[in-house]
Amino acid sequence: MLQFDVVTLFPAMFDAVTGSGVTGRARERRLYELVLWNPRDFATNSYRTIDDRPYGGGPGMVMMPEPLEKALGAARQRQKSSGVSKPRVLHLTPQGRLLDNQLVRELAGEQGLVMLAGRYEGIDERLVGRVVDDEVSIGDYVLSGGELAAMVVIDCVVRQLPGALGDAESAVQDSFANGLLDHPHYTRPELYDGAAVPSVLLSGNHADVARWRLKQSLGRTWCRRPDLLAKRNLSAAESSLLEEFKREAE
Ligand code: 6GU
Repeated sequence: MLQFDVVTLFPAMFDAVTGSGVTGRARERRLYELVLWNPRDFATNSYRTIDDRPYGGGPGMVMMPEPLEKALGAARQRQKSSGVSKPRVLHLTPQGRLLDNQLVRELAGEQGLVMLAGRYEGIDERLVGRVVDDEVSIGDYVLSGGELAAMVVIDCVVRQLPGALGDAESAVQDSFANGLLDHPHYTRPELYDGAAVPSVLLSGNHADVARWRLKQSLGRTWCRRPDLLAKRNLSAAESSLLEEFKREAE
């Protein structure tokens, strides 16, 4: 069972992950375990202070290293007690390595992840060198804290675990699993406010449907995310489908 520990000032936020949907069901099925640690419980003074003003001046506060290191130490200890020989320690920060499907799969292969979700302007840098294996960002924008980013990591890692998704779902069919964006989807009614479902989807010809979906995936990726296409070699069949999409788009 994959072990997650998160160090956070707001443990209640994580009810959103453990309580509902794919991640809620996966937890009930014991595919992973999540334990939360509040650095305030590891503060050393009587006011339970966990932050202080930045050296050098400037706005905001910085999280002090000691309560965080103690909380992380407790989390690592728990992981070891659960049989994780080398938990991977992640610090969620906009300065980190961008999370993509490759990193998600890599993390899904770990036995245990310990995540540090910072608040305020950030954490004391000395802690990073001492205990952090990787810094991870979920995108080029700033969140009010690392919690939502940690939940993003948990969600996309858990859906990679065998048994997390039903047969009907399956991570193999996800956008990005093949380096392309997903194709469009349709359900009943066949005619919605004058708009018809593409007829190939009603044809019952599975090969034609698969070909149409791949063409749509290639076309959408070409239109919306040319950076993804540039990273991926297209087969001869894929290239000709994309050319067909471009001709039809004109
Ligand atoms: Cl990991 N943390 C915060 N605070 N903001 C972010 C982020 C992480 N990733 C993108 N923005």
